[in-house]
Amino acid sequence: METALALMEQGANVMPDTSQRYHDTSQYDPNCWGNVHERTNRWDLKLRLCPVVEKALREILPSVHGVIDAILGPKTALVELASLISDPGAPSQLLHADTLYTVNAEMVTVFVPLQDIDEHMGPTNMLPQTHTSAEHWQKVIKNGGPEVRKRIVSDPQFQHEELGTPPLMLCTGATGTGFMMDSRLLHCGGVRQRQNPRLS
Ligand SMILES: O=C(O)CCC(=O)C(=O)O
Repeated sequence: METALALMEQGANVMPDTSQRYHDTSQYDPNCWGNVHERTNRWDLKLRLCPVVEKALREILPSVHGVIDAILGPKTALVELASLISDPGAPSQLLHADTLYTVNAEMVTVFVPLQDIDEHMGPTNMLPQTHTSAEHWQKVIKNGGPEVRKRIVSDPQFQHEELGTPPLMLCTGATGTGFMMDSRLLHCGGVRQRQNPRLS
């Protein structure tokens, strides 16, 4: 928690000035900003491995490496290190998976809230167990248009009928807690309502 707060406080060193959050995506410097679904008021800031970021990683690793080993095996690599920011007015993303469906897991994502996140702050929505079968991916990503993807998130009955998986999980939580997900899992960033930005 202290390191998460330090990361926020040292934002000036870690993050470029907010005036650099370009609305014109052609101005995005790919060395600084990563790809993110639904870019309106939503940002994927690449993090440098500066001391406070390294400290955060060293604190997180003991809690997650057992699960990562169990899912991916002992030989793994860090493929992305970024801060997701959703500013007020960011709409919901469409339900998606971060990688194509594969029989075995290929990537695990760890989200760590850098401030307390409640349901009004556009928490990540995750659909438990949807990484376990290609059928879910086929129905939602391959064959489901935007309307189907939106309805699955907003209508629990429809979600149950379509997928038969447990209810949507909102990743709300206290600063410094974490959420892990298999990259095949169906998920999306939610609608950002309150005034201050959300960072994780
Ligand atoms: O911002 C979030 O909560 C999730 C972002 C995400 O899922 C993505 O961009 O792939």
